[in-house]
Amino acid sequence: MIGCPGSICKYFIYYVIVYLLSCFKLIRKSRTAIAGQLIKQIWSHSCYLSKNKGSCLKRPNDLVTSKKLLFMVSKSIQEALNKQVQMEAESSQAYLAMASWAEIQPGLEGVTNFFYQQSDEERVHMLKLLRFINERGGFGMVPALAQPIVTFKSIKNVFEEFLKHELKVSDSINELVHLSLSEKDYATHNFLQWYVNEQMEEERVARTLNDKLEMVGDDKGGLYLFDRDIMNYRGADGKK
Ligand code: OFO
Repeated sequence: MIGCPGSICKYFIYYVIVYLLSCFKLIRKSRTAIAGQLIKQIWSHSCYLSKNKGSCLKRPNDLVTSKKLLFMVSKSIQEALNKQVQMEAESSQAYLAMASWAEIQPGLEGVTNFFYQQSDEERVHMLKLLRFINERGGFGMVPALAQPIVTFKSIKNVFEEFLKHELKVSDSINELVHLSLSEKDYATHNFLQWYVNEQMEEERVARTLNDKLEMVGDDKGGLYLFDRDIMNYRGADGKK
């Protein structure tokens, strides 16, 4: 047996023991971490598969390693975007009610089609928001909706409500843009630019149509022409 001077031998044995102990500690630590991660993953999946998705509103971004969740919207942005989802859905309902009212009035086919298409368009705006929220690691919630105004005093009254509603939506979009800037959420800010442009266009159309109705007054011939021409305010594909 090779001899080993007393002090060197002692140190050697000491280092071997320390080394073995730290290896053992490390193994235990990583096993615990892996198990913890697994439990968290299972929790988050079962939460999303459960019926009560509301309880999953707070996505456990610190727990889930999916790449998609690395850039999450903040809680306040998510809430504001979900409010806007509700507003777009309510817009769709409001214009659907206008279309239905116009449809049972004599001779308003143009106005009827205009509002049916407007209603469809608002639904698309809602979907766009909903999917953006999900894409950004949030949870787009489908909202409960209040019943819109369903009867109107006159065709003029319908278009006044149309403009009023669009102005309210524009205010809401502006608030959202402001919030995204104050939170330095430039992705949401960029996304919202589409809505800013859309609102400018919708306000323009609503104002023009109100002005035209003001000009027409009680003239039946004028109303006939208004109804015939209203679809010119939309492109061939039904978009404005
Ligand atoms: Fe959604 O575009 Fe106006 O309201």
